[in-house]
Amino acid sequence: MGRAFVYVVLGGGVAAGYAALEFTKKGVPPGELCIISDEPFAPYERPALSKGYLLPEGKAPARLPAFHTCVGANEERLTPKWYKEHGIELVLGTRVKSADVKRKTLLTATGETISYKILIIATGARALKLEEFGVSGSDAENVCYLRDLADANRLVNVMQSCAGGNAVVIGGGYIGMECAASLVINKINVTMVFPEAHCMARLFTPKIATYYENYYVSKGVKFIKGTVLSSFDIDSSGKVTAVNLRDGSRLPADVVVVGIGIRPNTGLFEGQLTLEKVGIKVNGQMQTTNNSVYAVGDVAAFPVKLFGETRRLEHVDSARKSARHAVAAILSPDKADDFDYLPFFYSRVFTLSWQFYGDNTGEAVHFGDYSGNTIGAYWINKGQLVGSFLEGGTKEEYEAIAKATRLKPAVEDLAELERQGLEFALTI
Ligand code: FAD
Ligand code: NAD
Ligand code: ISD
Repeated sequence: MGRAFVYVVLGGGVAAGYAALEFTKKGVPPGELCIISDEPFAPYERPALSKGYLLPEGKAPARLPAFHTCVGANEERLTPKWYKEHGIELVLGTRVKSADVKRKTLLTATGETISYKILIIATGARALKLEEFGVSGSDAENVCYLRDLADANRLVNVMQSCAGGNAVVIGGGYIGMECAASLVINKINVTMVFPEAHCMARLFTPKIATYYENYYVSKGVKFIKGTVLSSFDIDSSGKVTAVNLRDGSRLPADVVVVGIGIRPNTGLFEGQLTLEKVGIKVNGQMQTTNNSVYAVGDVAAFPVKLFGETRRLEHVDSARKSARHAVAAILSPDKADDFDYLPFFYSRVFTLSWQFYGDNTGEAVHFGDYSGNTIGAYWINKGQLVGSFLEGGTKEEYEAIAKATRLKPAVEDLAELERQGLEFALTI
């Protein structure tokens, strides 16, 4: 049995939703596009899962259909009805188990062969498991990962069962920081454990990290840094009761949240497409080494023109824009310029909110009041401003740091830049 489409998007996450919107904006006829997802939901804004979705009952937690794509970019909300009305086939709850890029076919776990003329790979990534670091216990009923809605429901249930109890958060990255804040809001005592010297080590400088860590401490969060967990104590009902750390300490736990990074879902294409940066290598049109196959979002390693380097980004803005760019390139190959992307990351925790643009390489120059509400930093590499960070900014201020970063102005005097601070971006 089988079906044939002109365009198939494999994966039904953020990038798939934004690709669908772009296809309809460009006037693709009904019946030509199919999206296949192993999740049972139409594409949704994954960022909501560690923020609005985890709010307690009394604080109006976000629930579908409110956060289907593409509301995260202030675009239309694409509900299942929308896909139907636009003649887009949503094949949900269906895992693709193999792909043949020579034959242009995908084989689903239900035994169906779906063929395409053009394939967009939007398979995103999976959460790394503790087992991959030599620790067992991920299956315990109160150990929670957070990648999809099923994970978020599980976390909500576990949180509801242990109000006033203890959480151990493993990992000091995005999931760790955002979930720790949500756990506190749910009145759970939080200890964060991570191997680095400070939180958000991939992005933050020690000074920026200290600002956030102090804020978290003021909310009751404890930090245990420079160590990792070695094992769990698990009771006869299969629940973790404590977390044992390699430094010898033992932390009682009613819930464990694990955020120790991701791996892009490239498995179906290994040996068929060229990989780079553990993702699928694409050119400036988001086209892979097979010219009928494109890749977007977390799984794609693409050339970032601004830095003259290939990067694989794990952020929603990049997923949204790379998907739109791929569709534009597919539909108008002669008109499409190469993707010219300014990396943009953000987070919101408690009442805090930050944005980052560009690249955090070179020397960091901090500005703002690190005992107040607005802090920032610029990164200067080889005499040029390449990255900007701002906490607590206004819309205009965020736009200013984005613009300044894209311009990559020359900066000779770092002390003068520090003195000017945000003014530098506002007056550029
Ligand atoms: P995904 O959204 O992960 O979608 C991939 C889809 O493909 C999934 O539906 C998956 O089930 C499906 N799939 C995979 N393999 C198969 C297969 N073989 N068959 C069928 N279907 C398959 N970024 C930010 O910039 N800001 C944030 O605040 C932010 N918050 C986040 C919060 C959470 C909890 C998470 C997990 C991520 C967050 N991110 C955030 C990152 C952002 O959500 C991702 O960068 C984005 O979702 C990537 O989009 P994608 O479409 O590439 O992958
Ligand atoms: P991450 O890469 O942000 O952080 C991983 C963390 O794992 C590191 O900071 C480190 O502290 C920790 N770690 C690494 N090895 C470890 C070990 N052996 N034991 C214990 N800890 C270890 O990844 P994440 O926090 O898991 O987030 C997953 C994905 O979700 C990322 O792609 C991230 O970009 C995305 N996400 C993004 C946002 C956002 O942009 N606001 C929010 C949530 C999730
Ligand atoms: O970008 C985002 C984000 O941070 C969310 O929480 O998209 C979602 C939506 O705003 C949810 O409505």
